[in-house]
Amino acid sequence: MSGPRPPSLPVDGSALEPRALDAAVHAALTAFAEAGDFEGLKAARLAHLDKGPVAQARREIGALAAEAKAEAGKRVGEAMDAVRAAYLGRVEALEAERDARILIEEGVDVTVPTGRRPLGARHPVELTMQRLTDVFVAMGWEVAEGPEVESEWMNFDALNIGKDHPARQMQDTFFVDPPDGGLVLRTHTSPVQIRSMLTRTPPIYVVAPGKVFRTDDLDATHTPVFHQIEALAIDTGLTMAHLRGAIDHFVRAMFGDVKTRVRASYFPFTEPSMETDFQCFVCRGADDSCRMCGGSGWIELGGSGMVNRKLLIATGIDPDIYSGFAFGFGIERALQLRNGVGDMRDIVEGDVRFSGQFGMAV
Ligand code: FA5
Repeated sequence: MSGPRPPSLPVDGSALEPRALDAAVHAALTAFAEAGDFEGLKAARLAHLDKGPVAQARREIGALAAEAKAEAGKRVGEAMDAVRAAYLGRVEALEAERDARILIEEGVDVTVPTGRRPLGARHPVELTMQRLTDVFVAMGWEVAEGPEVESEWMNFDALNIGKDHPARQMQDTFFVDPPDGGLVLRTHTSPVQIRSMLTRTPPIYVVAPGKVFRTDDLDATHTPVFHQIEALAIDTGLTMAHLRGAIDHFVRAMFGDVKTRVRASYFPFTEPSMETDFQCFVCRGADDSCRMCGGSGWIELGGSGMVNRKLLIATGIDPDIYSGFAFGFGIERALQLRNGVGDMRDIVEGDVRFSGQFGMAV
């Protein structure tokens, strides 16, 4: 049973005529094809699919005589199928157009340079220095500093380095203009020993990390600007055993559980003086052809010794009550040995690809 007919659509049977139906289908197909967007297509659908002549024709079938219904139904059905298919085809086409447009409009060119910069990180030398300083701070030692442009007196004289000592020559030391003005770029961190003894009363336990300068050429094991860490302890009853203990502690913090040894040496500001070696952390003495230690099993770390009595006297500390020890090691050398860095130039050149390997701590 068909429902009530809308009053606006009188049934006169004309919509069912084959020509009228063909024209209606044609009009619908044209309207869909011409619809340029979804809104236009919606209006065309209302006019040609939901309402319109084909829908009208379907409604008119009910008014036909029973024998004519089948054929008219078939014709209207085919017309409706054609209109619906055209509509769906156009929906699909518009959707494809829209998706293609979105892909272009909202596409991201990943090659466009951005304003973002990679996060910086502290240099491995800085990190190492910090780590080592922390080892001493954890033992209650104080951090001391001195100027990089230092008086010649602090850098040499006060440390008992004679006027004609080779280290004072132009070929070893950067003199600040004018050359006889008494200022140098400090060649080691040892002047901080003097500064600490002049400004503190014993017991003194200071660690002084910092930058130093020598006229060395840049090569695989030398750089004209490098870093040292200086340790100075002044107290009653300090002996070489305490010095050995402090060095062992330092070495363990830097290299792990390796053995150290000391050799007699000479520094004007320590007496006796020693050179400290540590057991090669690569071969531990077991490889005659080890590239790290040259097969000796030992690697030189730096100088040390008991503070020369002359320094104590010059800084107003009674050498009959107090004794002290000091040591000064090169950070780059230690880092080079610890991390197997074959060429010191890699450490100083500042390439972030090198630094990044040590972690991006900030
Ligand atoms: C000194 O500088 C003494 N002030 C150390 C010292 C302190 C002795 C306290 C006694 C008591 P030396 O010149 O050997 O010593 O240098 C110490 C370390 O600095 C060396 O072992 C080496 O590791 C490092 N070093 C020296 N020259 C360079 C350089 N051109 N480049 C990189 N590291 C260097």
